[in-house]
Amino acid sequence: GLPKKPQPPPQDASAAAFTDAVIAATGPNANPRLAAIMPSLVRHLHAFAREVNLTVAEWSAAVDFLNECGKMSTDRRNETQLLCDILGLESLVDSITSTLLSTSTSETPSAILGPFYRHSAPLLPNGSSIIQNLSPSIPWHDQALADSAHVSGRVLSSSGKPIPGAVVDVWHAAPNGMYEQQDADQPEMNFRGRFETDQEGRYALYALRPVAYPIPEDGPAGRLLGLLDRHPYRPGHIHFIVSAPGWRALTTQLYDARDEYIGRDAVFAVKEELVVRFEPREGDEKARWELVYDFVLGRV
Ligand code: MBD
Ligand code: FE
Repeated sequence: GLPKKPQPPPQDASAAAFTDAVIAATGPNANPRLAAIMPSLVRHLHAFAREVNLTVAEWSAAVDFLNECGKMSTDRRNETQLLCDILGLESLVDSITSTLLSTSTSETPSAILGPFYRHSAPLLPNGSSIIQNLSPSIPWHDQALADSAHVSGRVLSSSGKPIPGAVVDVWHAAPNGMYEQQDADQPEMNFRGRFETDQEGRYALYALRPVAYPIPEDGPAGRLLGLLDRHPYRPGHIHFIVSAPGWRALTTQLYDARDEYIGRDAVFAVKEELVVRFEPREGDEKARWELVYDFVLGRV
């Protein structure tokens, strides 16, 4: 007769014993946090491999994939982080962390940092613009000026008291979907700035009403999106880190309510409280749109 078809690996006591043996290999002087969490990681990894009957060829492709992510990453492009983002992992750990640390439900929700933050954006006076002198030869030059927005508000405590001297660090992508460091056509630190709140906790700046854009697709993360038949778009968003001494720094993003991708962010970072409406701004030739948003910080 025909040879018997090989059976999937056992899900029984011997499988559990194998997983337990790997966990039991941890020594008495292991790092305490690792000793606490690695049993769960090993159990989930083993259960996953058994559940899907993972083959050596598939596991090996996954190793190559992760190596490729690492090789591609630089201080300007973090492909492994992007992989985590499209799997919802950065958003998930962000939610877990803010649930652990937040002390009041009135605090502004956090959102993920994303791979394009840069330290030391220019410190600018309130009321100035993060749109730098753009060459008129840039194809999206006119669109940028047509979609300029005045963004202002206050930084508050959860009881509604203004926080003076807070720093609002803000950044967003250009209308061509590229952050300044990805794009040779943009001036250094374009669409980035830091603003300090006044005595009433107020900040104000000119920026753009941001547009939806695809996350970088030219690497392994983009290839995975393609293999999963997923789109690469994030809804238009502005990033913020709001910080002040004695307060827990808030990393967050605001999203345009009218964006077609608002309900299907490629990195699963949209939260209802962070969805905003840009309103028409009257009598200001520097901005067509108006956004007013107050950030509420929690105590450290
Ligand atoms: C982005 O611009 C971004 O903000 C996040 C979170 C992930 C990928 C690209
Ligand atoms: Fe972003």
